[in-house]
Amino acid sequence: MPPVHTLYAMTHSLYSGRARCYLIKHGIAFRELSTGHESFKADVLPRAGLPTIPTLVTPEGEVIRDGAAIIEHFEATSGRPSRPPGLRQQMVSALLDVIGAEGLLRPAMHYRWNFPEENLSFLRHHFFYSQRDTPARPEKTDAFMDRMRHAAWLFGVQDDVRDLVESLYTEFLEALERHFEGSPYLLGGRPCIGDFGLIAPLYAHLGRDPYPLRLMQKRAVRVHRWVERMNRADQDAPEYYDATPDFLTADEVPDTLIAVLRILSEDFVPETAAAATAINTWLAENEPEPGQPAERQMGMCTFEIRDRKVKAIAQSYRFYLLQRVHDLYDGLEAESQSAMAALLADCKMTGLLTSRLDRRLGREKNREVWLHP
Ligand SMILES: N[C@@H](CCC(=O)N[C@@H](CS)C(=O)NCC(=O)O)C(=O)O
Repeated sequence: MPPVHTLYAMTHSLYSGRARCYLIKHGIAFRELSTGHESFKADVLPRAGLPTIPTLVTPEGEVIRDGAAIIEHFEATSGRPSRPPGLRQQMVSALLDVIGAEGLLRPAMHYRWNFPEENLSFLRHHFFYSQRDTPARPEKTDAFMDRMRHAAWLFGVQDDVRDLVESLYTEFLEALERHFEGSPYLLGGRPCIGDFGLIAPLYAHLGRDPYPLRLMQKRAVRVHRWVERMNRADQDAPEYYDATPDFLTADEVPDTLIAVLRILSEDFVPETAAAATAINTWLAENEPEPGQPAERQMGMCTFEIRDRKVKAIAQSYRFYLLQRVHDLYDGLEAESQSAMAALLADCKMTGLLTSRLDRRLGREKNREVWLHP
């Protein structure tokens, strides 16, 4: 028997899908336990830093909180099987990772919470069984669901922009559908880090809750197949008769994927700029000590998408992941850097290069922390 990891997660949790798919795809033996399990509170929480999922406990007893950190734990010790060899592909993979984790919260939350007729009993089942069996279970379930409904509003799904959230999502879905005509994963025959980022919103919410699942099955069969594929250990690509087990050759980033990124940029770029301004203002006012844990949510910011005003909470985690994009770009020689700038311009993502925080974020004791100025 190989050593078994324990993944604290929930089937209907967005971020859990990212780590779970990674474990499945890399043949890492694990069992999944709910946070309602006694061991989570007693053994894991004191070492996890925050009560979030996914949190992994290794066979040696190490506790790793956070999906990106769980993936990095395995990537760093196994020759980085999910990092494409070419720099262009690495950039696109890192971009799709941060956009998957932070840039699709509005459609994920909208399609989960604003279609109660189709979704509510399904959701209630999942939220109920993620609570421990105590007399307070029904009230706790209601309170948790109310908190998540409010999170939809915090992430920017205000009533007057629902139509905008839907147009952006359906355009994205259709562009991704066209992309998957060419290959089973984002960059060829195997999943990259970006696939794991993108599965976060596209599995638990958009590819599984009843209303958005039906939408995806009707409008984007290939995207739905990718969601299934990401949850299987094999390549699961019988419909691609010429699929290789590798990333696309010659560092190719297909035009169809650039088209996907252009749509995502319309939302991700202005929100990132506004969130950077909000967090930088907070940093100037508060001057956190090096090593101080970064608050996850750091004040509301306002930005425009297609001439509509959207208000959303600025989240530090977006910038923790975006540092990977910046580090990749900053580390290039001048010539490669201008080629990369051209790729980013093609994706309409140039604005991300200047949306930076005035302090770097690091990780200590399972928390994102502010580093030295
Ligand atoms: N940065 C973390 C975020 C994890 C996260 O926020 N998970 C949600 C569930 S999808 C959670 O645990 N929420 C409970 C809470 O915030 O108290 C990651 O990527 O793993």
